[in-house]
Amino acid sequence: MRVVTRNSPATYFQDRNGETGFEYELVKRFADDLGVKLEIETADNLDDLFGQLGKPNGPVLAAAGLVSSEQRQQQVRFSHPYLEVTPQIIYRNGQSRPTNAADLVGKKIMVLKGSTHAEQLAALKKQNPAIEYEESDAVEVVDLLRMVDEGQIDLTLVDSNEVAMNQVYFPNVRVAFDLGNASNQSWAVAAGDDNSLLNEINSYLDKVEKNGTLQRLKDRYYGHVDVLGYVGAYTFAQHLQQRLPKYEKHFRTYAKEEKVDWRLLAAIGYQESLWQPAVTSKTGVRGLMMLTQNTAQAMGVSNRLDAKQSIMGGAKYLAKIKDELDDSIAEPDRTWFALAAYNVGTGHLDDARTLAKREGLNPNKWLDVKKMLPRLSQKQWYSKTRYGYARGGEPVHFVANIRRYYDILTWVTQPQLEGNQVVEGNLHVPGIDKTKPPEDNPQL
Ligand code: BLG
Repeated sequence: MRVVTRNSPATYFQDRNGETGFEYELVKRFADDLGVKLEIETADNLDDLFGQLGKPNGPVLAAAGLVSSEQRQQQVRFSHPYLEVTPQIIYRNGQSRPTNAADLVGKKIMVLKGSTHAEQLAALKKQNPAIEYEESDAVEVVDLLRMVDEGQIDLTLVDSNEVAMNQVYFPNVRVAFDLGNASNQSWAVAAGDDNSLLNEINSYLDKVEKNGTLQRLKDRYYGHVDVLGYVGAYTFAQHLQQRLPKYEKHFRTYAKEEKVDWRLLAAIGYQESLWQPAVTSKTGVRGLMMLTQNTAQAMGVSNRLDAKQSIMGGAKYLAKIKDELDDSIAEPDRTWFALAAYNVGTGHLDDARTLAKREGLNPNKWLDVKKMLPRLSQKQWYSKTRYGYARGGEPVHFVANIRRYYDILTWVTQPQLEGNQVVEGNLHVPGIDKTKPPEDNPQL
C-alpha cells in the first residue's frame, strides 16, 4: 500500500530505529491489519501531495494531518476524523499579543501554501483587505514556528496539535488566540466511486478509537504540553538550546563507549539535573547525572560535579545495570527496567518484579511492574519483600519523564536533519544555525 505523507515531527520522520511519527504509526498498524506491505512517500508541499494522490498508479492514501475543507472535498474523499485540532495564531514571546483578527493588520504573516490556513486567511482578507500574508511552499510547519521563534516573521497560523508537539523546541513561540472553530484531521483517498478502501479505513479508524490505540498515539506524540505544561515545554526548549550543546559531545562519547543510546543518556541527564552539573539533591546525590557516592566510586568518578565525569559514570552505570538484568526481560521493556533501576536500585526493582509475579502479573513487562513499584512504600507490601521500603513512586515518574524527553530528542537528532547520517557533534536544534559562529547565534 503506497501512502503519501509529509516529513514533519507531527507526521513522519526517520530516527535511528527507522521510520516513526504519528501518521506513520497509525498507517503502519492499518497496513499490518490488512496484511499488506507499507510504502511511504513524502511530498514536498501540499499541492504536490494532492497532485500525487490523483495520479494513476500513484499512492492510494494520504495520511498527512489533513483537515477536510470544502475546497479539498472537490478533489479527494476524506475518511472518518481521527484528530480534532484548532487553528491557532502564533506570535513571539515579548511582542504584543494579538487578540483578534483586526490585530493581524500590519503584521508579517506566513502560512503553508495550499493549506486550510491559507484558505482561512483568504476568507479573513475578504472582510478585512488590510490583512497581508504570504503563502510558502518551501517550508514545513516546524519552519514556520522556527521563523516566529527567531523573529523572521511576526505571526503564523498552525493547528493546535503542531503547537503542542513543537513548543518543546521553540522557547519563544506562544499561542495568541484560536482562529475559528475546531476542525478534524482525516486521511484522504483519491476521488472516485470505489469505496472499498475508504470503508476499510473507516472501520480501522473506528476500531483504534474504541480500543484506545488512537488515544495512546495522541498522548505520545501530541501530549508534550499536557505532560510538561506550557512552562515546562518552553523551558525544555530553552535548555535544549542553551544547555544541551555544552554536554552533547560527552553524551555521545560515553554513550558510544557503553553502547547505549546517547539521547537516552541525555534524557536521563535532563530528568536528573535539567542539564546542570552542580546540583545536589536533599539526599546528597550530586551532579548532572545524580550519582550517589557509592555509584560514583564504583564507576571511577572522583569528582561528581564535573559534567564529563558525571556523564561517563552515568553511562557506565546504565550499561552495567542493563546488562545485569534478567535475560528474560526483552526490549523495549529492558530499557525501561534499566532506567527504573538507575533510580531505585536493582534490589528494589527485583522486589517489585516478585510482587508482580505474586499478583499473577508479568514480571518482565514494565506496564505490570510499574503498578507494583509504588507498593514498596506501603508497609503491608514492603514488609514482605527482601529489600524493604523504597519510595517506589519515584522510579515510575522517573521512567515516564525520561521516555517523554527521549521521544522529544528523537526528532531533533533524526538522520534526515543530520544530513542523512548521524554526524557527531551535529545536533540539529531547530532555530540554531550551526554553520554560524556563536556570536551570530544569540540562542547559544
Ligand atoms: C540511585 C542510585 C542507585 C541506588 C539508588 O539510588 O540514585 N543511582 C545512581 O547513583 C545513578 O545506584 O541503588 S542501590 O545502589 O542499589 O541502592 C537507591 O539508593 C538518583 C538515585 C536517587 C535519586 N536520584 C538517580 O536517579 C535521588 O536523588 N532521589 C532524591 C530526590 S530528593 O532530593 O529527595 O528530591
